[in-house]
Formats: sequence, C-alpha cells, structure tokens
Amino acid sequence: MSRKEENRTITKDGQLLLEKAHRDGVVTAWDRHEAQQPHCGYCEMGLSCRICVMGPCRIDPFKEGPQVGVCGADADIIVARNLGRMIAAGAASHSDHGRDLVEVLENVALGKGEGYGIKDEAKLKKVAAEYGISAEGKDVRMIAGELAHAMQEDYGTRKKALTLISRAPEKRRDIWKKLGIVPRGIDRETSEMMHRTHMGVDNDWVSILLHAMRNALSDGWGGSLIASEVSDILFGTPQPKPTSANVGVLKEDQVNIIVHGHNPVVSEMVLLAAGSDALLDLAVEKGAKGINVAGVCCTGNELLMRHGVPMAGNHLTTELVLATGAVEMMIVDYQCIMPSLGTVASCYHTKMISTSDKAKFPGMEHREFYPDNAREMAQTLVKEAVENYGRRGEIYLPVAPVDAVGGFSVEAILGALGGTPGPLLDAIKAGKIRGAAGVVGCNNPKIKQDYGHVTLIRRLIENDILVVDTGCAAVATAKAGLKTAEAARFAGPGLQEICGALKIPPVLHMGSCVDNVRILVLASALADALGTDISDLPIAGAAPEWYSEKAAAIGTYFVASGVYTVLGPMPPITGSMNVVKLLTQGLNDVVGATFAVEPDPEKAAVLIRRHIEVKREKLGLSSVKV
Ligand code: SF4
Ligand code: MSK
Repeated sequence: MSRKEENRTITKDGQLLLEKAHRDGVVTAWDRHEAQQPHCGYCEMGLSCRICVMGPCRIDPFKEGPQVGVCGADADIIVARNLGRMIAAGAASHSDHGRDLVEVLENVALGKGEGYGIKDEAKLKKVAAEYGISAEGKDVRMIAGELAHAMQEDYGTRKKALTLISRAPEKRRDIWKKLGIVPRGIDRETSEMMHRTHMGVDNDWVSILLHAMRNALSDGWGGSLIASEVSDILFGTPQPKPTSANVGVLKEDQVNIIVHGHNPVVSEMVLLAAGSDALLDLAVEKGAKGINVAGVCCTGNELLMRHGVPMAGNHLTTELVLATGAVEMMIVDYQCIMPSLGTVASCYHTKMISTSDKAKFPGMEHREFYPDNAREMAQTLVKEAVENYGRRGEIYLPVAPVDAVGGFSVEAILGALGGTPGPLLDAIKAGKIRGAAGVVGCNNPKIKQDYGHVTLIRRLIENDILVVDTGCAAVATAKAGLKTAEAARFAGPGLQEICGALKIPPVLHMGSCVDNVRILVLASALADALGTDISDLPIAGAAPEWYSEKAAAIGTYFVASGVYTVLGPMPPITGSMNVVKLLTQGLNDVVGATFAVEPDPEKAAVLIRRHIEVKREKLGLSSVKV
C-alpha cells in the first residue's frame, strides 16, 4: 500500500481499489483534485464575481488592487451574493427532488404509475391532516390526490407560509416571524434569491444573508420535508433493518447492479424488478446465482433505510466501485453523480444508464423513466444487466462487508423509546446522555475520505453524545462498524447503558440528504416536550466533509432552525470578515445558533462537546467543563 492511497482514504476498500484503479489507468477525483492545485485564491475566498458581463470582477484581498467590481459591489456584497446563490442551488436541488415525488403521488392518485402505490396509509392521512385535508369518506387515492395538489401549492406563491413549518416549535416560528424570514413558497424563495443577487437589486449584504436563511428554510421545512414524507408515503416509513456496507457487498457470483443518486423513484422499481422470478431464472441461465442490487450515495441510503439494501460506498467510492470489475450496471438518477463515471466505466464491462430528463452524462446510455413506464423500464434494464454478466473480466473484491443497522426514522426512534421522547429526555436530564449531534454530508478530496466523519463521531459517542447521521456520513460510520448494537462498546458508559437497554447502535442512520429534515422533526419533538426552543437543546450539527451546494443549504437551515453547526471545509466566505463574523458570531443574537468551521475533527468534537455542556448548564442540568 503506498503512502499516497493511505493519505487519501481511511477505508481499506478505498485504499486497495485506488491502487487497482491506478494499475488500470483510471483517473479518480483525488487525481483531478491534485491537478487543480493551487485552487484560485479569489474563488476560495468568495471574492470573484461572474454575475454579469461587465465583469468578471475580483476584489484584491491584500487591498493593493481593486476593492469594488465594475458595478461598485464590494467584498461584503460579492461574498454574500455568491453564498446566497450557492444556498439557492442547494435548496432548488432538494426541492425539485421533492416535486418529482409529489408528481408520482399525483400519478398514483390518478391510477397511473403501475408499480407505485401507497405503502404508508397512516402517514398519508397524518400529513394530509396537517394540510387541512380530511380523510373522512374518501378513499386513499382521493386523499393522495388532494395532498399532492396541496403540496404543489406549497411550491408556488399562493401562501404566506409553508404548511409544514407548523411542525417547528412555536418559539422558533416567532423568531422567523420577527426576522421576516418565514418561508412563503418553495420555488418563490429560490427564485427571489436569484432575483436579489442579480446586479443592481439587493446590495445590503445582511439582507441578502437573511433571505439566504429564508431560502434554506424553504428547503428544510418545505422541499426536503415534502421529499422525505412523500417517499415514506409511497415506499414505506423506515424501520430498523440489518444491512451491510463497503464494496464487499458486491457478490462474486451474482449480477451486481449499483443504484446511484438521490431519488428513490427509479431505484425502488429496479429493486422490484430484480426480485422477479423471470429475471432471477434468466440470471441462473446466464451462470449467476442471483441479482444483487446495492447502493452508493443517497439513492443507496433510501433503499437501505426501507429495505436493508446493502451500501457499496459513499461519494468518493462511486468511481472506485467500478474498478472492482464486478458491476454489471450502474443506474443513476440525479445529484452527486460525477461526470467522470462514464469514462471510468469504459475501462470495464459496466453499462452506465442515466434515467432522468434533467440529468444526462457523457458515456452513459440515456433511458428515461416516467411514472408510467418505470416498472417496464426497470425490467428491461435489469434484463440487460443480467445479459451483461457474461462480459465480465477479472474481478477484484478485496474486503468483506461490515454489518450495520439502518432505518431509524423519527417514528422508529420514538417507537424504540416507547412512543414518546420522554425516555430520551430523561437520559439527557440524568446526564447519561449529554446531548445529541446530527452528523451529515459528503466526502471531499480536501479531507481524507471518512476521516472527518469517523473521528468526530467516535469522539462524540465516547463522550456520551448520541449521534444521528445521514447521507455519506452515515455510510462512513456503517463502513467503520459503528452502526451495530455491539458498537455501543465504543460509547461512554452512559450512552452504552442506554444503547444496551434499547438494543440500538450509538450512531443511528436517519437516511439520505433530504432526510436531514428527520433530524429537525426529532429536535422539534424534543423541544416541544421540554416546552422550549430548538436552540435551547443540548444538540449540535456537523458536516465534517461537505462539498455540495445542498450541504450549504442544509447547514443554513440547521442554523436558522437553532442548531449550532460545525463545518469541516471552509465555505468560500473568508473574503468578507463581516460575513464571517455574522455567520460565526452575530447569528447567535438573531437565530440563537451559529456556524463554526473546524477541519480537524478532534477539535470539532471539542467544540460540540463544549456547546452541549453550555446548553445543559443553561437548562439547569449537570454540566462539565470541556
Ligand atoms: Fe462585476 Fe458587479 Fe458584474 Fe459582479 S455584478 S461581475 S461585481 S460588475
Ligand atoms: S450523496 S450531497 S455527497 S451526502 Fe446525498 Fe453524499 Fe453529499 Fe451527495
């Protein structure tokens, strides 16, 4: 093993596959990251502006060159506008994903979309009631239709406030009202951010950042929440299920299909097709023992949460998994799918398939999915994957999979607690659990793969902080063996006792990127039970290896909802000390929470522990000095 591989990822499968990829002449994200060095300093600081064609403009951070762009925008305005647009892109991505699910719900209501249906009727009725839709005298399809319509209205501009913000504690909603940042329409807030940041519109950097929070809230309490809830309604609300993780989940003697992206609409149909007798018979005929569907990234997380489908890896594993030579087909939907994948796959026999009209890629065959053709299309693709099995060359599966448990929806967590957050609050009050942290987000070649997630989370659980995680962070801890009940041995004595009593892991998998809203809903339930606000709770958020615009939106809706959030990689804001100070200090007086930036996970753990102890003290609970 060369030093280089060890410096790129802490995972054994990653290190060995990186070596293999290099032997095969495959260029990976790490190589391309190296080739990009040094990154542009202006861009890293958020000081370059390409908004209009009088520019592009740059602000000289050393104060020797221009301090304003052609239009007169200074560093504060340029940094705030850039950050605002980043958050808008993230909010748009999650929310558009939510819209696609609402359209499937609408199709189900109309009796279309063969293969789709309502799996969680109780949740359908519960969410419908939140939208003021009565279930009385109506059949399931009628309720689904009315709910789909009401949700579509949340996307538009007809309301003064999004429906589901009613789930936030009253004190929190009052803060938003006072600040004028109650999210009104999901699409409206993103559209308004693009408007505000056009040249010559909002040139008050504070006002831009306030709207950035409203925009992010339209994601967290709007688009993402709708995505998560409708996924549960259509495909079932997750309950704890055993699963496994790392590239060892691929099977030497089976047809392997990897699903990648975020939206479960395609992958649910692929899974259904892979279980069909006719296709299993065909697989046997072709010499395979079965058909193995495994995931990467958040489409993988969606299937893992609901079906226990194994997880081959997270963001930086998406190229490496192809280097196993064992993937017959990779089927992608959208988000976090590197455009390099088609090139990597061309070194092997893997067939690459794109499925969404809004996400096409070089080197992939495009086979569009609609609710109406999804079932049939999935069968066609699985058949093609089976037929591709015979084209396999040498395969390399150098590790055994690691056991894990996934599926901790809010309903599942409250279920494990006996139906109420009471026992969890009692454990927090007694100091057995000091508090809780939500660790989320991606991989980023700027940080050794999984090092940020795993180190931070180990330190937190060692110190009796219960961790819930999502996205690629959740895959990192699954690979590291922290997601089994036995992993409680890595926790401090108090957390160990609680995990033992409830038979749960110390790190609970809460789902995909849109499922970060499950963390908000859980935090609201805890705050309501205590009669307080989210910002008073001994909780924190972290995104130790984030890379994406979506993560910027998530971090912002966490903070705007009152959750102190520690980022690993620095966002492009250091060109404006005013913006940095507002986000890391000033917001405390505004929304009761701030961002912190700390790339070293050991130090990030100290920040979170300190924050949790301060909150405990303020609640009159026992506290220790960190
Ligand atoms: Fe330059 Fe202003 Fe145009 Fe940005 S908006 S490119 S700072 S002129
Ligand atoms: S997939 S947004 S790399 S978590 Fe949700 Fe992972 Fe981040 Fe994509």
